[in-house]
Amino acid sequence: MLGRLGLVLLISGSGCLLEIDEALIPGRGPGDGGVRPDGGPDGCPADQVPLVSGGCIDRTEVNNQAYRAFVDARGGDLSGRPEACAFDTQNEPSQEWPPSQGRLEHPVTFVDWCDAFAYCSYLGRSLCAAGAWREACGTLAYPYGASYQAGTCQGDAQNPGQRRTDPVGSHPGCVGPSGALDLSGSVEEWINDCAGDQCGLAGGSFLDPPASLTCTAPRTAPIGSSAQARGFRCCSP
Ligand SMILES: [Ca+2]
Ligand SMILES: [Ca+2]
Repeated sequence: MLGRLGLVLLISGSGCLLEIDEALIPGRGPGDGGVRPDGGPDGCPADQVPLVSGGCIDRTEVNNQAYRAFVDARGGDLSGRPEACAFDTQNEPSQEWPPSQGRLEHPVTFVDWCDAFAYCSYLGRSLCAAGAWREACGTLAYPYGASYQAGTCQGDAQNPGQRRTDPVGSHPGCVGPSGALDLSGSVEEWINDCAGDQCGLAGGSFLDPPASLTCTAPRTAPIGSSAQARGFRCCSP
């Protein structure tokens, strides 16, 4: 009986049992990538994957091509940003912009937190909250498992050949239970979690050692800072 019902979770404190149809859990379907085995609509746009708790998350980090479309459409229009972003004067990344043709598929970098927030808002999405991002990454230390595996994701400080970005989503083994890619490594990702002028970052980057490439390694940076190995992805709603 229990096997047919799939997972049964005890909700702490309430004494309630919550039944979850395992077939609806991203990452549990045949073949996977978060696609429901019945092939039915998961309610997410094609470039996103569903979260069990509801909502969707971008399958990959935002790349230069997508970000350039935003910059081209918005120009210098900075309206709609939170008050904490009043300091910011441009949508464009602070360096390596515009991107070369060969880097269009690479993650956008040198964006400050306000740029990331504005891009997601422009698409009708939101910069991922810490909870959604971590859910996508899963409950193990790394999105792909409990132990670090060199070369599975883009980033290994011991391997100089990996101290760079690749096109987003080009490491299929670097996947979390949600089906989202590159949560560990590639670029560290801004999340919608700020305290004062410090905002959260998740997943570490290609410049980091294994201990900083986990789903939960804590890190913050100033809201207006930008860096060579820092990008973001969006969530819905
Ligand atoms: Ca900016
Ligand atoms: Ca990443």
